Formats: sequence, C-alpha cells, structure tokens
Amino acid sequence: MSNHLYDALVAGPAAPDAPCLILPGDAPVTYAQIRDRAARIAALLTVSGLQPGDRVAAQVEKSPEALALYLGTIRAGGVFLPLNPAYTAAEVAYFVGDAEPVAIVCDPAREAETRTASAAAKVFTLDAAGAGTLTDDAGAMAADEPAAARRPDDLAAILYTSGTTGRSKGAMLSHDNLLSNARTLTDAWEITGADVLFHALPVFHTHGLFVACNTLMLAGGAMIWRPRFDPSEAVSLLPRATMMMGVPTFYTRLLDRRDFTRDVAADVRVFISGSAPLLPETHRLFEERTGQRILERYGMTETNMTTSNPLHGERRPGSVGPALPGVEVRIMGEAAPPDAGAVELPEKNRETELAPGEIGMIEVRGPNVFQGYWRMPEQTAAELRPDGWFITGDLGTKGTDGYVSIVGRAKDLVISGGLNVYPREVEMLVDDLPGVLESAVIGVPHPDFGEAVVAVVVPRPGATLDPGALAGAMADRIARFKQPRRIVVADELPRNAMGKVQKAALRETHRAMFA
Ligand code: MCA
Ligand code: AMP
Repeated sequence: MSNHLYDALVAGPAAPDAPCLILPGDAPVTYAQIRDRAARIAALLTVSGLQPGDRVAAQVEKSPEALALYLGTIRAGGVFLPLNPAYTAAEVAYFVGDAEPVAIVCDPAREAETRTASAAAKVFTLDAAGAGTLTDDAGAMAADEPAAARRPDDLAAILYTSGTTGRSKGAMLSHDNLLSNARTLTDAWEITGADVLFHALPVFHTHGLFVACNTLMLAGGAMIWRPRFDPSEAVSLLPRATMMMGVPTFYTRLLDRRDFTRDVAADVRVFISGSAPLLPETHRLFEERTGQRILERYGMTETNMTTSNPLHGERRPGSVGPALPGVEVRIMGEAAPPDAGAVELPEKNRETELAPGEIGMIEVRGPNVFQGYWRMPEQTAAELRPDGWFITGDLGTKGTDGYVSIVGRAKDLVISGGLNVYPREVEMLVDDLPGVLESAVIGVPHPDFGEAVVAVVVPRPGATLDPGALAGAMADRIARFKQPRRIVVADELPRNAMGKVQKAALRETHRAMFA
C-alpha cells in the first residue's frame, strides 16, 4: 500500500539532481538529497517508537532540515505538528499537552523547557543552521526503509489555530486534504518544473508549508529558501525567481523600496497574496510600479485554499476570486454589518443561502476541508456541518460571476502581518494582571502589519495602571506578535444595551492611532 501524500510529493517530475531548495551563497539541496534526509528522519522517528498516526511536534527555525522533518514525519506515517518558534514555553506546554506528540524537535536553546513540557516525548534538537541531535542521529540511519502505508483519509498534520474561547484548536488535516489542494493549486497557477518560487514565508503555517512547498514539490520546481522576509534581499533575489507568494505586508514592504522596480519584477510570472486582506490600494500601487497584477487568493488552516483570482482572466482588486475547481463556496445567513466584530449570527439565518451580492457567512465544502478539531467534538460540530460545509467565520459576498469578496469577520480575530491573534486569548491574560478590572483587545489599521493589536484596559477602582508595566508582565506569557503594540488606559469600555462591549466603536475611536 502506498503513502498517499508522501508518494505524490516525491514522485514529482524533478530529476534527482534537480534543485529543490536554492540557498543563495551555498550549494542547492537537490530532490535526491531532500528525499534521502526525509528517509533517514523517518527511520529515526520509527526506531524512536513512532507508530502511524502518532504526532511529531516541531518548533524549529526554517532550514532545509525543517522541510526534511515535515517530509520524514509524513513518510514514517506520523502526523506533523509545526509550532511557531515565537511561542513561549507556556504556549508550547499547552500544545504538547493537548496533542501528546511522541517526539518533539526544538531549538537546542529550548531543549530543557521542552523536556519539562513533555516527560513522555522523545526530544531532538535542530538549530537554524540545521545542526542538532536530529541531524546527527538521522545521519546514522539507513535510508532504504519503505514509506509507511497511509490512506487518503489518514491524518498528515495538525495545525493549531486559536479559538474564540481563548483555547487553541488543533485542525486535523488528512493526506488527501493536503494533496487534493496542492494538485488543484498546481493546476490553477500552472506551476511546473521550470518554476522557481521566492520562498520567504515561515513553514509552520498552511501558507508557507502547504500552499508553497507542496505545490512546488508536486511540480518539481525549485524554491529560493530564505529564513525570513527581508525586502532588500527580495529585491536582489527576485530576478532569479518566476513566482512569489506572500502576505500583504511583504508587498507593502516591497513597495516602500525605491529599488523595487519593474525590472526587478520582470521575470516573475505571478505574485500571489493571501492570509490577510490585500488593500485595493496596494494592488493598484503594485500594478503601477511593476505592470503586474497581484493574484489574491483566500483560504484557512481548516480548509486549505478555497478561492483564487485566475491566472488568466480578471484579477479583481478587493476580491479573492471564484471558488477553486472542486471546491464549493456559498454565502449563508442574513446580512451582518461588515465591521461588526464578534457577531453571532442567529442560527436560523444561517440556514438560508443568500442571493448574489448579499453579505453573509462564507461556507466552504470540498476535499480540501479538514477532518475536525483534535479532541474537540463540540467545536467541530459547531463549525463543520454533517454534510461537509465548513462555517468559516468570514463574512462576504459572491457575485453572479462567482467572484467572492470578504467584507469582514464574524469571528473576533485580528490578523497582524498575516499572523492571527485572537483577542479573547490576550484579554484573558490582561484581565489577570494586577490592578486590571477588564480589557478589550482590538485590531487597529496599521501601515505595515495591516492590523495591529491594541488593548484598551480599565483599572480597578483606586488602581493606577502603567502600560509599560502591563506590557512587561505579558512578555514571556504570550508570543511577541500577540502582544499589544499599544496599551490604552480608559475609564470604561463602551457597551451596548445588552452590556456587550462595542468593539466596533472602540476600533472607530482608535482607528487613526498608527496613521
Ligand atoms: C513579527 N512581529 C510581529 C509580526 N511578526 N508583530 C506583529 N505581527 C507580526 N506578523 C514582531 C517581532 O517579534 C518584533 O518584535 C517586531 O514585531 C518587529 O518585527 P519585524 O522585524 O518587523 O518582523 P519580521 O521578522 O520582519 O516579520 C514580519 C513578517 C512576518 C515578515 C510580516 O510576521 C511574516 O513572515 N508573516 C507571515 C505570517 C504567515 O505566514 N502567515 C500565514 C498564516 P520586537 O518588537 O520585539 O522587535 S495564515 C495561513 O496560512 C492561511 C491558511 C492563509 O490563507 O494563508
Ligand atoms: P488561518 O486559519 O489562521 O490561516 O487564518 C485564516 C483567515 O485568514 C481567514 O479566515 C480569513 O479571515 C483570513 N484570510 C486569508 N486569506 C485572506 C484574504 N485573501 N483576504 C482576507 N482575509 C484572508
């Protein structure tokens, strides 16, 4: 029996000595080499006790070995669980406690705290340069064990997405959720072995790992592999690329540079944006500068990619394009105000499919849609209907031509530089700090991050709050990107007649804070 995802990823048309990863200033990593490393890591995980279906957590910097670790986990039949290196020890302890991985790979500097987080897991280390016990121990293994048998419905990955309750949910993705979507995108964007993707996204999210790596590997293309997005480096490397994928912040940062010119972009056949709204203004400025229109697409961790503007045809600013082939998108419920913050759409309204142009809840169905939340049957039932439709929490419209536009979110979520921050999680932390009566965390327009996290905090009677001290108290509790960029002390929070905090009003009050 075959390994559904792994076999497809390694059976790509690339010749064994074709480059998979291009490392500027260093020799490329060929397809043969990445497969060899993956096979040795798979063998190591297996002798370490991994059984098919067991989880392998990875909190590592981006390196060629990090990609080999993903592939090796899948090859061994494991379930890959990538974690942002920015997560604090407390955050990691929750993920590890919930997912119960049999093995954890972490930076050597975090080995001790990782061992504390899980006494049961086998811990390996891997640093940003690709060195550590994972590389050493895998190097001593043979590369000739066959890949573990895995069916299309078996799990390949769990990716945590924060919950509106403040508790993160593990989205369970099957082999076929990932493979079907990678095939759909490879076709839609006509990715081939001749493509070279400028890859500067992190590889612990759907965007950088699945949308980028799975598609390029399927097609046998190459990736210019950079640890993070540095705009000046992008300007020097883009002339060697045929594709780029990024969050909107990548594009605004490029536009901020005068040396990002039409010539620099000339050989890139498609610039793709996603993970957060691309402002029509950015779309326009980009076209003015380069003569090219950014291709915007839309997806979620739970659904992989669901809509995309076309490669050939109209790439419409402010729209995420029509549903991808094989994916269904519908708009349900009753129109809700676009900037409504945490709006619970009444259950009955969610049962009606709306007419073209009306605003409602975006729902998605297809082979791309996940299997549910790890060990959270109630959350799964609340968001994934028995007939396969997933309730995204995004509000949008669909035109008569099928083009979808996202106009807001029914879920209380801030997207900062493409990273999701759930206000509830930050509020729970702030509310626990000494002297705090209550807080409201909101997203405020930000020129670089699109939205920035801002906390409005009310002191207890008689208490005096110092924003600097509050920020300090949060520093090692939650990842830096979730911490408020600004903390505003207020006498009270605006509430409606029902006593609910009016976040839309707060956003309005503070909307020019970073202008
Ligand atoms: C870093 N910082 C951030 C962010 N990133 N703060 C808020 N939001 C962020 N996104 C912190 C740093 O810790 C640092 O803290 C300070 O901000 C300045 O960092 P800077 O040097 O500007 O950051 P950077 O290293 O340049 O990173 C910014 C970035 C990066 C390039 C925008 O965050 C990034 O690569 N984002 C992409 C995330 C992504 O891949 N999202 C896809 C997930 P200090 O103040 O201590 O200096 S969504 C997805 O997968 C779905 C399915 C989809 O549709 O794609
Ligand atoms: P996550 O599940 O963490 O990957 O975040 C997915 C969310 O990002 C979606 O539910 C949307 O709210 C948002 N998102 C992704 N792509 C886009 C896009 N092109 N435009 C607007 N929002 C987007």
